Amino acid sequence: MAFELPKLAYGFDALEPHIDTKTMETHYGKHHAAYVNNLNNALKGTAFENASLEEILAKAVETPAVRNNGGGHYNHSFFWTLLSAEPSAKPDGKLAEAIDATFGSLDNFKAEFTKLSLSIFGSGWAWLCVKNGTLHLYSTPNQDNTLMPFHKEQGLPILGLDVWEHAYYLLYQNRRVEYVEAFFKVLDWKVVSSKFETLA
Ligand code: MN3
Repeated sequence: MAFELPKLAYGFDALEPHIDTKTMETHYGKHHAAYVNNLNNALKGTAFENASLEEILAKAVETPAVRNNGGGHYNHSFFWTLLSAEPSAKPDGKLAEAIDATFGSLDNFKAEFTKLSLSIFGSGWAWLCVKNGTLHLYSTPNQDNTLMPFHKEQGLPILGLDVWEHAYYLLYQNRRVEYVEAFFKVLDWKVVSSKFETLA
């Protein structure tokens, strides 16, 4: 069964003015769509044609086209679910406690996550991961993620930010820091908190 572009829970203009309509149209409709198509083509005729995306990322990433496009499909599908036009502004429950315990405060977490996002050279992702119930920051190059064997010891992501230029260049040009600030305005902590509940 071929992979498909997941439906977005909001319109392309829903995240304005923080993430603009044109960027959403291009990012979802062109970039993410290309990862899906290229992944399906790379899997055609292989033993992984009917495998789950998780299984593919765990076992089939020696093939660069599978690694790049499978990672791209997973990462973007994950990323869209974190964003909302009416986001919860703070984590709750266990995640709120874990962020305070690990980073001191939500503001400190945001500062450290921003620093990590700005430190990524070229294209990649900044992540908040959970391993054995504890939180830590991590980054990956290109479309890698922690489901892949190269990064598996980092646990699983509950929050991730795409810092490829295609994610922000139309609106923010080279000002990645403004894009990270904008991300926090549309990040739905309710979603992140519930991802943490399932892993912690
Ligand atoms: Mn992207």
